[in-house]
Amino acid sequence: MLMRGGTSRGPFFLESELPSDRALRDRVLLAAMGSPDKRQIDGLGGAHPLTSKVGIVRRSATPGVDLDFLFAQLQPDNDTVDTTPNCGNMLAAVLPFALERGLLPIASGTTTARVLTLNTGMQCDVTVQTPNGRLSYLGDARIDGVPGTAAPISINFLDTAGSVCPSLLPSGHVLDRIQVEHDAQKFEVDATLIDNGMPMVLVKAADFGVTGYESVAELNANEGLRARLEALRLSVGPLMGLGEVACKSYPKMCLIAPPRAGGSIATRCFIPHLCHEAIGVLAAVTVATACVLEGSVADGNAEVPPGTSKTISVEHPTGEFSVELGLDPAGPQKVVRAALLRTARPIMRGEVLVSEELWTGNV
Ligand code: NQM
Repeated sequence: MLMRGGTSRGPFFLESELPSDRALRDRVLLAAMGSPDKRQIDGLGGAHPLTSKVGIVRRSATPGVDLDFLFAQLQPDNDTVDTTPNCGNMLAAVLPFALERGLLPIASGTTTARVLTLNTGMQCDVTVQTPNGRLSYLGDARIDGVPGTAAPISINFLDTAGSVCPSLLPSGHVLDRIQVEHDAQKFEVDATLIDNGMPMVLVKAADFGVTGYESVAELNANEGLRARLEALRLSVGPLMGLGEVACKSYPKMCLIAPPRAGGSIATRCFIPHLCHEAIGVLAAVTVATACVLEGSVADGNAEVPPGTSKTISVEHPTGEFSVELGLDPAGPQKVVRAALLRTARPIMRGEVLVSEELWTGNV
């Protein structure tokens, strides 16, 4: 089934319908998506990283867990099939897909399932609307970056800290002064290196000579800015416990600035080379977390409401993304809960055709 999950889109497969050999599975996925090719003209991919995603789902054998989800990030212009990081947007489509395919029974009213994301071992509870025991996609929930409204899907994350990095703050600091070599020159910049679901590097837009309110097109056209962000990304990979990240889709880079639309913080995220039209789900959770950490690069730029249960509104190029955070009352520097709202829908179901020779390994 081709599904929209939040602001991402891609085909979902039952694990049992894909080859079990990993190398062959990856070749099949590349052929299905039409990668590598910048237009993905020979496959289902949408010529952008956000539409070069695949979901693989099965019933879980883990006690207390209903579904296992493996997310695969493909790219238009290279042949990587990366199952290391998470994707909270594709995650939103997992339960609708599983119910459509009969993996779980549908309850009356709402149906909740515990989903284990195999990429990082993260668990969450997902709730979808199932009035009268039927899955409903219609509703009033609106998420920025998707036209119209749809039925709400709530995601309650149980454990997100240190998803791919060894810990929430992998360098051991809430703020690092990073020395970067770029174009035979050196520059220094303050950054918060953080992973609360997504490895991210947060820097002030002003430190890169931009406002942080530019359009996606303007930022994507700013080759100098993108080259400096990439130089910073490559130099912090090892410090974040990620090693060499040249060919990785993480860490994501995020320019921050004070909010200007009534939210908590303004963001422009690079994933990692193109500017996101909105912001990733776990990227938003990670940015929101940085907003509540004293001394982070967001401290002084973010407007954070008081209390141990709060909504952080992360502004992005096409609107805002609200993340509900629960802080530990015993130590309010610790985020213990993150919840948010998404929407999803199946776009089509059918067969995606790849050549038999490829499937049987005879190429
Ligand atoms: O951060 C984009 C997206 C994502 C990932 C990316 C995501 C997340 O918007 O959880 O959802 O960062 O490549 O789908």
